[in-house]
Amino acid sequence: MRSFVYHTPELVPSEPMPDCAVVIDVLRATTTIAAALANGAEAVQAFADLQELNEVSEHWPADKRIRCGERGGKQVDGFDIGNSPFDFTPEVVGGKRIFMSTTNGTRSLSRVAESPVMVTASFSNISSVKHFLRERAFEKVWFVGSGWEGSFSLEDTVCAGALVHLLDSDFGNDEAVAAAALYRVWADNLVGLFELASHGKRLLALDKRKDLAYCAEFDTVAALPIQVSPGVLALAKE
Ligand code: 3SL
Repeated sequence: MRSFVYHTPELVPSEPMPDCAVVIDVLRATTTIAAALANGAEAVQAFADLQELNEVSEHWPADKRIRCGERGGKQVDGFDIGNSPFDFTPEVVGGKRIFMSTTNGTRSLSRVAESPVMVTASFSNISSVKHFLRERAFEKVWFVGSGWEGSFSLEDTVCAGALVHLLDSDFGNDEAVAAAALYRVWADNLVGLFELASHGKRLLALDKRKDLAYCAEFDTVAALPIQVSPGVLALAKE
């Protein structure tokens, strides 16, 4: 397997899609998607655009949908829920479709939605992702971080690096070498790294220290979100 790391969706090259794309938004969209599906959500449908989300979700039964909207770390007015994994409890999301739009994570999902296989990763489901990639033995995998509005983010690249390192895969680009090195330096202190990260600081200013700690924990759920139709993620079957 050859691993390519792209820090942001903007850095993804315009060339044919790889065998598998792994989308990462550790703080917090892909951590939250894993929590939502592990807690019984029927599926998560991602939208880059809030208006499109509102239009599409209108056609879904009201008692079977949750609208999740985040901008700048805060819940969007008029939406049911923000983007904290703690809000996605079995009572709230069980059996429901989550219509989700976040600042960066859902834009990364759109960028590689045409990949033949697309999954999402975070530290909270890292072993599920690792086992899937190992079992399927893809030739070429892209790890796509979400960053923040076009810039690099430490938390996504360190998670991409963790997967590159744990899979012991071949490096496809320089970014993969750098990401694995970043992980090796910070593996034992991810919360410390998140506290240095610009989006970590933004979330701390919003009093979300608990979210940072949760997002830094390995394997809180056994869940592999996989794209089942364009923009729709569900739990991969065992
Ligand atoms: O940028 C995103 O997509 C979000 O995950 C940001 S937040 O952590 O919900 O603020």
